[in-house]
Amino acid sequence: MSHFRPLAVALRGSGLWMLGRNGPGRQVFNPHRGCSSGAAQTSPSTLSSTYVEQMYYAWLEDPKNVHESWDAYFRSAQVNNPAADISKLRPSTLLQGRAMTQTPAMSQKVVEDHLAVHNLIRAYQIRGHHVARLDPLGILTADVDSFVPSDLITTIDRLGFYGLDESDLNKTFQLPSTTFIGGHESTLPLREIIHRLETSYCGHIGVEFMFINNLEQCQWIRQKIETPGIMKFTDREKRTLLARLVRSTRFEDFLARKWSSEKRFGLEGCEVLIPALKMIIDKSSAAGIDTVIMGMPHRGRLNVLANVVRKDLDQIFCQFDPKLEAADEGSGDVKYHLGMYHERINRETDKDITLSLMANPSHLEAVDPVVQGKTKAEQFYRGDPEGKKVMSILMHGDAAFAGQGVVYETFHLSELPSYTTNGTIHVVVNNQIGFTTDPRMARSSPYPTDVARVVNAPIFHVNADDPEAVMYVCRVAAEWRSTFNKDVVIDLVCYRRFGHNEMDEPMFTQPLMYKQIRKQEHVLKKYADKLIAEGVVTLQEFEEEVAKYDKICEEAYTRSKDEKILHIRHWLDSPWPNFFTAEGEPKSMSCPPTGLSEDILKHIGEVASSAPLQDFSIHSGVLRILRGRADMVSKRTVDWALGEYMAFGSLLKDGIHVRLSGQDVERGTFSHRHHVLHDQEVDKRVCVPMNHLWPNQVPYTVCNSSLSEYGVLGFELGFAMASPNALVCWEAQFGDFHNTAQCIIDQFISSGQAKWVRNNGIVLLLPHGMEGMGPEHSSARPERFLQMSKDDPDRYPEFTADFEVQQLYDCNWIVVNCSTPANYFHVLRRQILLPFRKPLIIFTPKSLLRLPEARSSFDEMTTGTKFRRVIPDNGAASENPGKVKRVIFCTGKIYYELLKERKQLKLEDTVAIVRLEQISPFPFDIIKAEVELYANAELLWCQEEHKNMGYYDYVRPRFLTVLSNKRPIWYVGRDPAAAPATGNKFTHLAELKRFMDTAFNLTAFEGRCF
Ligand SMILES: Cc1ncc(C[n+]2csc(CCOP(=O)(O)OP(=O)(O)O)c2C)c(N)n1
Ligand SMILES: [Mg+2]
Repeated sequence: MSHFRPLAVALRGSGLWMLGRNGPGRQVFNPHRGCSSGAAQTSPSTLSSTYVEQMYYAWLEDPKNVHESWDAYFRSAQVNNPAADISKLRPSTLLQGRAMTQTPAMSQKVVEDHLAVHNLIRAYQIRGHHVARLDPLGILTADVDSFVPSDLITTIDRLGFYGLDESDLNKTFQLPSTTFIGGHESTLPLREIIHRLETSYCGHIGVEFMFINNLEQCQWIRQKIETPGIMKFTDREKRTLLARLVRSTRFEDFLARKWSSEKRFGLEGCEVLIPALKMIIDKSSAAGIDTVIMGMPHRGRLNVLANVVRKDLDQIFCQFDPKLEAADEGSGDVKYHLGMYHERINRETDKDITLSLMANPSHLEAVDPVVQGKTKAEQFYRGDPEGKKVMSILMHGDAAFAGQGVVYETFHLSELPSYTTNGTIHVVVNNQIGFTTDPRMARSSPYPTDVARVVNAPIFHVNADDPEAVMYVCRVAAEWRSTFNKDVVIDLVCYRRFGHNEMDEPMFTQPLMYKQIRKQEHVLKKYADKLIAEGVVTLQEFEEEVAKYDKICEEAYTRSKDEKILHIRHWLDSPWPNFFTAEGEPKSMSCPPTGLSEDILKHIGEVASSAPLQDFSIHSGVLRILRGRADMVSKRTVDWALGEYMAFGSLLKDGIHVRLSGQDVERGTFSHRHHVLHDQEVDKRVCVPMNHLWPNQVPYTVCNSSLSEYGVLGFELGFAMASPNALVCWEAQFGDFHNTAQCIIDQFISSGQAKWVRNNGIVLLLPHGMEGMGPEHSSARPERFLQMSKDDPDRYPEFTADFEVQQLYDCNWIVVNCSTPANYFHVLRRQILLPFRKPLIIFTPKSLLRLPEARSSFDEMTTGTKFRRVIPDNGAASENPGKVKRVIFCTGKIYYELLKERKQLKLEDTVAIVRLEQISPFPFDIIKAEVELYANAELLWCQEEHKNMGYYDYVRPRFLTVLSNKRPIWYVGRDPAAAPATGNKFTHLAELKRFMDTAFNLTAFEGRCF
């Protein structure tokens, strides 16, 4: 502490308080790390000339505009440079050469000192946060580096860094326009300047913002942080804050008392989170927001549900009753994962507000993009493109925020036109620990929040034991969002009073920290004492407030004992009004045919072949494609792209919003789609013909995404949650890239309904197929999706009249591999015409996009037609099934190889080929009919994928169930392998030939046992 003493002595009585709060633990400046935390630095010479210019032009206008020292300086420059017209000189040259050397020494010192003070102010703005008193425990620092920047005046000798000394402290300096510390004053003594800078930047708030590349935004923050006296609260505001802290604290205490041996992931040590969220919501509501969508991890979740969303307390308390029976599907696990949706009046603004907390898996941060997608969708459907009505708040843990890559992916969506939610408020519960791991082992960046710097989001670090400072930054963050519609981060630097959960012993791993935590007075007590001392409340009033809330909890607890049944349906974060019956059931168990009238098909086809804008110059290659489409329409046929066009376009007509998102989807990875046409003469002029189909259609959204799978798929999943009346499709560039988003697939898409009783109709388009392109672009890994399908391989289902739809209702997702554009068209339309929503996984083709044989006739799409789960053989074999010796079952593109081979071998009447289009749920009924039709034939499953991949492991037991294990189903395809495909084209073709030979070698399986 001793090295701080001289400054304390020198400044005693001046109000400039000391900076030695972190004691001897502070380290010396580390130049390497110093750079990493460094904001965009402007060199002193740039600063100097800018500053002199400012002063100079002000002086030219009126010498009284500047401090007298500057006046003297410019006058003397003029005197010393009589030949020059001073008004035409570049002011910065005044600092150099003749003008400078001829300046009297006195004036030069004045200028230099002013420049020094200007630099000093800037140093505090950039680096003040490094010495801010952010840690309530006072033992750690919020940034793992915790160096003391040498340009902050933490000791008196630091003045020397600027060529100043103690004697300058009482001198008055002109303040630059980039600071607001002066309030109404334009000059201040240096002593006061330092004092005000310390108050603004080195107290309980540390703000990082100088990296923002926008002067207006920087000025806005400076004004909010520096203006003297700006952080004032009225007595009423203080009382509200205290009451909210009472609720937050006593809620945790109540749970601890009643369920002392239950894990709660309590908020103790960061109780201020509740008033913080409420302040953000109050201020946002005042600015016009009426819907807030939130995502958060485990820590403090129950408290947020109880005191922010205002879920009935008895509904929360009853979750702790182990005897509670579940009334509906859902895996329980309510307490830490289920979401909630609640409409209520905001008491502060008297306006309606809807709050939803999204259900989330254990996987930290996975919910971030989902919240963003849902928020975007709400904004879209509400006609709120600027986010004036709907906003999102994301909460994070310090370790997860720094460690999880999806945080970065989500930030990168924040400013993209089709993905922006117009500013998210991020709140980090920075308890300076992740489970048992210290920050210095958990991240390489100084703060856990550095990831937010990539999008120029301001970051407010705040000591969570100073509730008023927290309220202030929340207020500023909400104002920032409503002013600039950009992301902002609040870093609540706090501590975790207990272990990771209440059963954990933190002393095993953080003994010193926890010794300090045990001594730490509760924030409620500290704040109550403060307000009592200030005379804002009396002790009696405080105690009454506590007793009042305790009583509310006790009464709810009593009521909760009456709850016998747990209704998971009461915990929906995204209800779909009127889509289901009042009991939450589908309104029917049928699906109308998905075909369309010829007129509609023709109309869509014609628009898809045109550029409906005047004077639109199209690339000749695209023109060729459009002409090709027109030709197909005239011949009543469609290829893959046109089939997709027909499905999307027809849904738009019926008021179903269609959104297609993914990397390069506008053109299509394989250059087949071209949904966005680009004018070849006018930069950025585009035409989306799909939006010119009908006068009253709903809009079509097609958007190239950032190069992310985890973030973007999560986003689209969230988008699909908002409404059942939308077809939301995410396309992977190649199907194998979906595994970068595996967490979203596993935790949400495959299991979401089972865990959270929530339907979701998202469509995954996964290009798949062995085209000899090597192991990296071949397989969308169908085996993975099929392995997670929940239909029972061994149970032969009961065939009821509504079997086809019932089976879809019972499954967790639908997996298809269509072999024709018509079937692709139907399955997309069926997705919306079904009376419920299920995720749909489609393995989409590559070479089939252009294969002439893989075109469909309008006849397969007109009124009365529908999706075909299985496409039976329709040639000679089916006409005389008794003669058929072999039936080859297959799915997807291999069908066309088989067809070609069969034709060549002239085996059309001997070998039947049956296509499985809907793989899961398995069409037991049709497969049964097919195997019975060919009662004497040998049955084969043929796939181009390796034996341990593809579909074989899924279809085999189901075939055997259909066959009552009495007939074999032989495998034909590639041998097992580790990589999904060979990298060698020759080997690829050799493999194909080998298994094709087997497929048509009618004696290949003779004598084999099964
Ligand atoms: C993706 C992921 N990896 C690991 C875990 C296991 N885990 C649960 S909590 C936790 C520590 C989280 O630390 P932090 O983000 O700081 O939140 P805190 O618990 O401190 O509030 C870990 C590693 C998880 N839930 N999710
Ligand atoms: Mg933590």
